Amino acid sequence: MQDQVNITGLEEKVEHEYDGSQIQVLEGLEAVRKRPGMYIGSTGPSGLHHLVYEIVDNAIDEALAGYCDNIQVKIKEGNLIEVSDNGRGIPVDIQPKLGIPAVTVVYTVLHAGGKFGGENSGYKVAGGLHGVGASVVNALSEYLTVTVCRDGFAYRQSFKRGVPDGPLEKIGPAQATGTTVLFKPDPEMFTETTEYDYDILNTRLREEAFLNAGVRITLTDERSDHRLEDGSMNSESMCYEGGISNFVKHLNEKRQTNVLHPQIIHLKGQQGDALAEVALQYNDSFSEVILSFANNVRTPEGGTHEEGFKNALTRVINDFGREKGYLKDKDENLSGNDVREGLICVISVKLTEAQFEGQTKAKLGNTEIRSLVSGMIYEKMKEFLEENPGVAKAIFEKATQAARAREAARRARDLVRRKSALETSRMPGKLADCREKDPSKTEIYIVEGDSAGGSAKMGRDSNIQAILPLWGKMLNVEKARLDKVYGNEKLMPVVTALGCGIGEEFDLSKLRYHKVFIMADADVDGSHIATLLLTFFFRFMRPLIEEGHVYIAQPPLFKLQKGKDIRYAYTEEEMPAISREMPGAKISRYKGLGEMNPQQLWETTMDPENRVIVKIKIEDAEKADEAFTILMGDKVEPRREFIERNAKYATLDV
Ligand code: 28F
Repeated sequence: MQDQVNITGLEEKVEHEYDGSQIQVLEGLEAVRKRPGMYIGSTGPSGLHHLVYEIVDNAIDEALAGYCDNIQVKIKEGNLIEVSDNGRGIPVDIQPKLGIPAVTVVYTVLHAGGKFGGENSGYKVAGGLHGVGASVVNALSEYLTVTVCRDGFAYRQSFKRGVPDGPLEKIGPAQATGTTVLFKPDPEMFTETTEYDYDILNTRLREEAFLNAGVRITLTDERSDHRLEDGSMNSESMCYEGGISNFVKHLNEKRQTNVLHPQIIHLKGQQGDALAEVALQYNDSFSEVILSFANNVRTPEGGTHEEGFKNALTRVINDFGREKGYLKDKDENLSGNDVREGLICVISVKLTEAQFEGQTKAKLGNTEIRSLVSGMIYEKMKEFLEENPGVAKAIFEKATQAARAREAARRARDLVRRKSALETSRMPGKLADCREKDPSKTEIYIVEGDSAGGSAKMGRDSNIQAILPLWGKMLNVEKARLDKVYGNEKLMPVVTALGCGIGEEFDLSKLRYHKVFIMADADVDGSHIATLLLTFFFRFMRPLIEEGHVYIAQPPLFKLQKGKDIRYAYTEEEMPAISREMPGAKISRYKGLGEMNPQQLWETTMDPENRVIVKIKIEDAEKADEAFTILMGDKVEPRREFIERNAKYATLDV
């Protein structure tokens, strides 16, 4: 098959012998199709959406180079995607090395394209998560067409699964310039789903618009079965002249916090090719939100840019405080946690060769960035505090209060410690521990409710599985401070059972079970308790999530029974298929874990061989934290809005 393909797509090349570079191209495409996960992370929904970001990233690169300010993204009928920009258009001249047009190279050669535009192109480098670009999207598309308007003409070339379907053609005159790409993700690759989610694209594209001030990004959903009630298309055009300052404003509005100072602090610095930009604002909440990016890519695990920022912020606030006499000689310095309480902050750095590290390549490693950000923040923040004494005072008071609360917490904690040292058994009474003592082999199930807890205790593998039923009413962690966690009857048993403490004293090496499962009903109360626990872990035991110890256990939603044959469905989507395989089966919906007997609970939810589990990523916990802030906050309107937006997932009775 493949040896009949003229990979160049160019008539004058047809004569040529099949050369090494062509074979390499085909091998490249094949490599992508063989192991798509290596290039786009997964072939699930996340990978599917990633295709769009890769193409948009190329348009953003053109915007960063200063030639493009308008990007359109359309979800078309049949889940095709069309992305267009008003940049210069990808060059169409023949590349001497391969003898084919540059645009064909960009779309067929692995690691060619905007991101690897080369030294002489004067082209800014922006990194996609996997830095793979257009050829990967092409290889994973059933078909793709790229149209370039440049030098007064329009050119077009089409591809099937990455292979040119014909030469690059001149299709007519054109006044404007730009690039348009239309593609259909290959269902052979994306076996799970090829259906695009408007909200997911909207969220990420908004982020891109914040991070690239002045670039207009428009998203339109043209699919007929996704029309709004009045028949119009869902569409949003996003352009933020204020860039990441608008991002911070948006985050504060979304969380409905009261800000401590109206103006957002926006600081910028540059060193050689590297740019650093930080926007921040304090609010009256107790949580800390830092979103960091390197080359427009989220770095949920932080890295040198975050370290530089945190370090400088702590220093500058302490130094400033001493200078102004807010901090007396006898006072201790404010800690990093103190000065970041109630902070919402976006850090964005752009650099030529970003090095990503860490388990998920989500942490920036370039050391020169640490000193760039830290020097810039110290200097510019100092200037800002000098010029805005009112804001400086408000920030100072907030941090001082935080320090006092932390001191109170320490005292409360010592009190609890001394008390528990006298008790015979230090573990919570409700904990049914396992026999195995090696934490790397053991698991704990945190279960809401005594009846489900009872079933779990009877159904478990008591060698390696411990059960902790939760009881009592949960306090509102958002309003309560660390000091209230101590002594709280619902949270303390969790803290004690896990064994690694909380907050500044958290010590992951003391974790008593390496897998921590939250097991809750698949209903509103269940999702509430899961949200609460995730938020609690996120705020007070973050490394637990970062290191991948937290899981959600997924009990089935349905039981299908025909005679002795019993099967379970874990999602709404899965149910019809199973039901078709078992005609006449009796279908019952589980209302809660309590409805399952111990044997069923073991088989469906706890048996390591058969269970369905979801590992919690830091992003999931962040979302829980956000949901929690809104759900527990005292403002009714955002809560209603949130619930309405998420109504497809749950109906909440608040
Ligand atoms: C809808 C997606 O992909 N836009 C792009 C350009 C512009 C240039 C370029 C892209 C040249 C040789 C690598 C134009 N003129 N939108 C996009 N717009 N790539 S991708 O150059 C790529 C390099 O191979 C461009 C002068 N220099 C660069």
